[in-house]
Amino acid sequence: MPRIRVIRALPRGIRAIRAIRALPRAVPAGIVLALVAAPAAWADALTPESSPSRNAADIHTLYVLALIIGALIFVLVEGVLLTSIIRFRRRRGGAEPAQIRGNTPLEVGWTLGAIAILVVLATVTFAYLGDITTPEKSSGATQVAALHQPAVPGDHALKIGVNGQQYIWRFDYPGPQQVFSYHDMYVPAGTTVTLKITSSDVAHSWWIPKLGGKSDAIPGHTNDTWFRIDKPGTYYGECAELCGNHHADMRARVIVLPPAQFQAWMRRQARDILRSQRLLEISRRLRGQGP
Ligand SMILES: [Cu+2]
Repeated sequence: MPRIRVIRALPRGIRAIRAIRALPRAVPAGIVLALVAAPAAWADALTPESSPSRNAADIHTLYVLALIIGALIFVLVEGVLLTSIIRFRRRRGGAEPAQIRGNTPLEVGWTLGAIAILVVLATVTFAYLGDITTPEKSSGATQVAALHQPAVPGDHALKIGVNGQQYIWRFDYPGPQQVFSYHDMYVPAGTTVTLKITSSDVAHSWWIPKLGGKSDAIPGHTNDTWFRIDKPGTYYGECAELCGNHHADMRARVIVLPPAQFQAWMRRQARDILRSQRLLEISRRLRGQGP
């Protein structure tokens, strides 16, 4: 008896064959289900990412308020529209429904209603705008004073230069050591960090979703933004402006360290940069002396 006929004769074998045949559909379906069911897939799906930094948290609040008002208006308008379409439709054999053109009280009502909504949205936005654009004070004493940063009146903010370059971000830290880093920005927890954002080639966009909105990085122009994170952690972002072939690779991380660790990182980075510069100098001299 051929082998395939033996297998078909057994219920277990039939089930196994069916399972194997279903694999090409089941595996992709399982992968899609796993991706959709992952909590990360629905985290902040409709709103900007929630943030521990005040400016980003306020942007989130404004967005949620506008979303709720917009959703209520959408439900109201679509509800009235669908109800009208169904309830006042022309029925088979029936007379033509009333043809109404213009309704002054209604038109005045929804014009005033729209103005009221705009006034509410504008008022709430302006109420939050100051907190979003004005950096708050650093919490308590920070190490920034020890790094001889120029003090903002009443506060010690850490001012970092952000420079977009195809296809990497460079960060310049203040201070006599002229510390810089690429890709990873290190900052101390509890310190207000102000960013001076620019570009040395084409237009880029600085964007760490959890640390606030996007800021354009434009050659010859400087944009400002800020954030303050009170707990150590890592925040991921990427360039948000198509800037060339490798735009997708232009990512960045903001690494928030306890102040003492940040100071240690600054010292280590300054030492490493100095060492590389010396090595470069030696290598240049050797090449100059060569044949
Ligand atoms: Cu880009």
